[in-house]
Amino acid sequence: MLKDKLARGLKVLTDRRYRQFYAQRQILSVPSREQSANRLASRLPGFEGGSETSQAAVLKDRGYLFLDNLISADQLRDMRAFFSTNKCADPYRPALGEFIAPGEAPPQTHVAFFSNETIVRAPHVLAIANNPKVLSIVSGFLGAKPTISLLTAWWSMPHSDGKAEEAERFHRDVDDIRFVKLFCYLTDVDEVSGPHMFVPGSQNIDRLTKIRRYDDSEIVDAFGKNSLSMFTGKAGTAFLENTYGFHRGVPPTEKPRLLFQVLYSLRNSIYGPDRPVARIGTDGVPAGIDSFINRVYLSPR
Ligand SMILES: O=C(O)CCC(=O)C(=O)O
Repeated sequence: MLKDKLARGLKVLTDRRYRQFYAQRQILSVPSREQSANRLASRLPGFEGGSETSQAAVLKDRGYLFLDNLISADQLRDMRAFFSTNKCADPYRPALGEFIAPGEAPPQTHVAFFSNETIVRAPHVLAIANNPKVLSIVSGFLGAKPTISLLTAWWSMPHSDGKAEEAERFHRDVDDIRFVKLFCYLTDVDEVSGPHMFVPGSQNIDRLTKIRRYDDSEIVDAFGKNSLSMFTGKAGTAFLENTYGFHRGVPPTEKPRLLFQVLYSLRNSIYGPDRPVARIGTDGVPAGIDSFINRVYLSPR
């Protein structure tokens, strides 16, 4: 515990990302977060492609927006094959080491994530994350040119204890003062294969702002019994979500779920790689990709 605190203190002293990250987490009121985000966004570069405003307004209001036909059948097939043959790991049980999921996942594993280096080699992830329509809606939402601060993919596994842990319990993400995530289901997701749940509107409501995990009953008490939405859909289903709003991944009971996710934020977050893991124009990374938006993962040519 003390060792963790010291390590965090050192990071805060030596790494600006950590100072910014923990500073914005002190701002708990929704209106204050909004004001602070507006001030920051006004100082950042704009998105040259032009920001989409009407869909961004829906995203701001409801907290989520489904995107049709973002991923083609061929892309899905390639991504699924890649994530079924490359190793991932259980972040909460590091002693289990790396394994191929879903086949070799240990029974106690709830979620198994791919490393930054693996993700960036995965087919189509950069193309999807840099889809012009997505960037245009995201920049309209953020009020500035986005930063891709985390690319991630993970398997959610039916597990032996049947309980909800970590992100399987309701929480707000507080990853930056303003951010939004793109969720892409790479497997079919129904009630028994780990659907995502969200409380539409909660991202704008100044209630339960203490940063912790919450029980379903607390969410129902605070937002009402009809406040919870469950997102099911075929492989290829994609949606943007402001995960400052309450959300959780329901633990799968029968079938695993594979998800690819992109975090777009105003600033670099502490969750991405410490330095870029590939170079624009080499290793299959397209030369035309925006070096500002992708600077966390990719160094310029
Ligand atoms: O697995 C899920 O659907 C929830 C993911 C989550 O909590 C997050 O991405 O912040």
